[in-house]
Amino acid sequence: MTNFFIRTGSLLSLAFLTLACEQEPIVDTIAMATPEAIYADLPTPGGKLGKSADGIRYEVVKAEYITAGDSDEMGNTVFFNNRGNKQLDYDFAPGLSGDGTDAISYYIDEARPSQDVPSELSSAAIGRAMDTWDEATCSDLGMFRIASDGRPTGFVSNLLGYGGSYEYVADVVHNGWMPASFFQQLFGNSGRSVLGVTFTLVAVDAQGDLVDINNDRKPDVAWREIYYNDRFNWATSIDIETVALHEAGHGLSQGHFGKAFRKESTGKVQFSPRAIMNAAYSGLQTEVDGTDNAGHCSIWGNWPNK
Ligand SMILES: [Ca+2]
Ligand SMILES: [Ca+2]
Ligand SMILES: [Zn+2]
Repeated sequence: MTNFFIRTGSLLSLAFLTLACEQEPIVDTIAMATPEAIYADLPTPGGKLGKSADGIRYEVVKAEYITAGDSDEMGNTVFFNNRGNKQLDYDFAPGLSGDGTDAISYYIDEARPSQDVPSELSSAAIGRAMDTWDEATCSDLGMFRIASDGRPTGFVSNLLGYGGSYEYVADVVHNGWMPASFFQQLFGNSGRSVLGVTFTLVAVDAQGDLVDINNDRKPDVAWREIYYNDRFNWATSIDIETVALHEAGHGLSQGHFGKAFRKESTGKVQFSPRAIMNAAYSGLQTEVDGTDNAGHCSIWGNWPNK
């Protein structure tokens, strides 16, 4: 066994030396700066919209977006309706879910399919991505899908005039594919590079305070909304399952990580470590391990006890 590894090691080093000699001795990768989080404003629903009888209303507090890995735009986080300049962590709290259970529900809006892919295929890809997180052995999410029934979905899309609903639908909602204009309205020119985005919505009580029923100093997530940019070709250039797995990671409270580098020769972005939760797309990734799994387990390992 030991011998095997030594021999493989030497062969690999030899191969590497040979390669290194044949190639030009240039440093091909350039570290890319991690952008500062952005503060921005969103319109708020007018009148009594989005407010229930007990004075609870919902508010969009955060967007996390991933970019295509072929531009200088790196994925980023946007905080809305700035509350004292704090970059808060938001997380689900047991006993609060609109679906009445601590199991994690999700919904796929099939009324907004990609122009490139029929909804049967995109829903199957999203379903596989959700299953992948559900199958993490450290957590017990009990994930279940609420069947698509054509209802309008999307708090954020509704705010921006694309139709939708201010009502709770599921803990994590895949709201579908939106035109490029939606992303440019939200993120300006950067919106052109945005493949997908996840919004965090929280409950605000009658006094205007963010609800934290489990007192963990993390405002409680009411639900999350995920949108995909139909400016890209989801049949040929972007893998739906990979991006859905990334967005669902945000849906389950994970943030971005990994240091980005640009490979000069190809212009492509690479990450260290390469992970589902990298801030830019770098090709097919459909399995959760390493840092992605560690991040997931730190958040969900004890659920529904928090
Ligand atoms: Ca639930
Ligand atoms: Ca909390
Ligand atoms: Zn992201």
